[in-house]
Amino acid sequence: MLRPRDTPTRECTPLNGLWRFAVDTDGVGRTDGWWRRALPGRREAPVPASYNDLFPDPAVHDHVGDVWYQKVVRVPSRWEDRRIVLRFDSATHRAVVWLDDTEVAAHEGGYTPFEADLTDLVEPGAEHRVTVVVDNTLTWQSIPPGYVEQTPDGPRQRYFHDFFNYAGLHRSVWLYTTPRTHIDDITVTTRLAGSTGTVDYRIHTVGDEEHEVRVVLRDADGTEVAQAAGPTGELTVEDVHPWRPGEGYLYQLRAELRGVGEELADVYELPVGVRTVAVEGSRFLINGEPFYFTGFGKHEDSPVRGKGHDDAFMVHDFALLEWLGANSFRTSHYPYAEEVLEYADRHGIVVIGETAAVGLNAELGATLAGAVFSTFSDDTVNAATQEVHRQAVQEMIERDKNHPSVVIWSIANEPESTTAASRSYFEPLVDHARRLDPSRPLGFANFMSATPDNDVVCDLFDVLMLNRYYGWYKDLADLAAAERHLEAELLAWTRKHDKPIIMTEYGADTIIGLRTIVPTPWTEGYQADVLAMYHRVFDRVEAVVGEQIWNFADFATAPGVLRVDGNKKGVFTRERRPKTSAWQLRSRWQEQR
Ligand code: GCB
Repeated sequence: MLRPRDTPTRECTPLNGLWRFAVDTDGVGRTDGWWRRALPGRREAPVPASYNDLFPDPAVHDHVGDVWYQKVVRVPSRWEDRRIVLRFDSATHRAVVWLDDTEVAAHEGGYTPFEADLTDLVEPGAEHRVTVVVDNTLTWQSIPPGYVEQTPDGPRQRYFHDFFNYAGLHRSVWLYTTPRTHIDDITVTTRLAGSTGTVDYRIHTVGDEEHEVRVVLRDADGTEVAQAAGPTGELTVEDVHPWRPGEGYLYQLRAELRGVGEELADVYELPVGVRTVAVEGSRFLINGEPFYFTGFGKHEDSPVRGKGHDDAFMVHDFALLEWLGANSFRTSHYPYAEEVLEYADRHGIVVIGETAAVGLNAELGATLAGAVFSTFSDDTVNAATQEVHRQAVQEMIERDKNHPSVVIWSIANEPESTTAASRSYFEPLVDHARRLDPSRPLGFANFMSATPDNDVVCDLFDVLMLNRYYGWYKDLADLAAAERHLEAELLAWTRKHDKPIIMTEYGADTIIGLRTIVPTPWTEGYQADVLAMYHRVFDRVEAVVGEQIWNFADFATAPGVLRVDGNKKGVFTRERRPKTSAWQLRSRWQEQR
């Protein structure tokens, strides 16, 4: 799915800023047809942002169900004869959209874009009312799953993942044009052979068939390096400048659609990084060279805006990664805003892209929601959930397939992976992901109690991604035992599978400013000791090809006795102040560069 862009044949206008906003406390908006007139009340909310922390009101913070956004939009009069599209980069977790009185789109899933073609409904030059209802409810059939408990005080949302259920319009909303006959999708994959690079492309067009596709590839200086014609083909680049970690070199692919008289019907420009990714035994190769991941599991999370995308936080976070010498992160636990992946492409940061399938695990349900259930059953995670999950995998791959920064697809975080039911659940999802993208390795982040002895799904995947908390949830304050147990487990994995291991989570909650002489959990010193212990072990186990600490920064969660105003495993606080471990990582990672 192509991101909206200004090109010689296309225009896009962001609809960000303040929208009218109403919380549908009584759940009457859909039956009362709130889209037909101005929303009730006087509230306004910024887009992009989560709505939960905007108002000093627990009823908004903990609302379960629908909220409404509305904006009156003038369609530029010069847009006559154009195809006009309304696009939401995300609506968490599902939405229905109306243009004036007409429903134009509905979408399930909170972290991928969706669109409505408004061409036949809008009058260029006129004003139109855009209304969106966004529902934050998590059910057994949503990704991520959850359930709503009816209590005497109203509904309470329960879920099995460890981050606050922020909701709303977290990313940009766009009104954009394309020509009626237009380029609808582009897929590129790249190869390297010595100093020659190849870009294989596939271009999907919609509309009049009497058009020809032309493709030109330019280097970063704008010099043409290859061209081709036809909807599929290859572009060969001699003396190629590969996309490399730490140096995000990009070519520009310009795809043109030309009519019979050579007139330009449509143009789309796509940044392309020429690189390869492969797994060979227990090595992870980028451009044929062993790659070692350093960095973090992150969250889209900041004060006041919650999960709303923010360019300032994005640039700052990337700058902090660079300051540390980190080369990668995982989009735990959902696909991030496209701006983030584009930035990673340009700056050579390596990304593990993850779906929002987090919490498909009864053991976590018991810990985080005090709920007793079987993970996979007709009444819990079932065939309908699997279909929503399949769709989530597909939408992530369709959106992010052209980003050179993305080198692994993670199709879930810490699901149950020790039962026959889990294997039947994951097998078709893995097949589907491989069909959609045979070029990238697959993984999932494996839960601590799934060990080499009881795991039944890791053989389906290319990379072992382990989340482990020795020294915290196990062996707390006994780092000697933690070190023995961690090393023993890693070696057991290497005996079972000849695959690369990335430690996708490890760490310890840490309150900034808390210091003791005797090693004590929650102190800055203890976090540094835990990380140092892991690093000693990683340096002894050859199959370990990556270390991604949990977490880059402290983040908001649902209340819990183990959570002090959120999860404090950040190397930075939520405001991005460094804890002691930041300097320790900086010296380790800068040296490894
Ligand atoms: C995990 C989860 C992550 C949690 C983390 C923790 O295993 O994947 O979402 O936040 O543990 O801190 O408990």
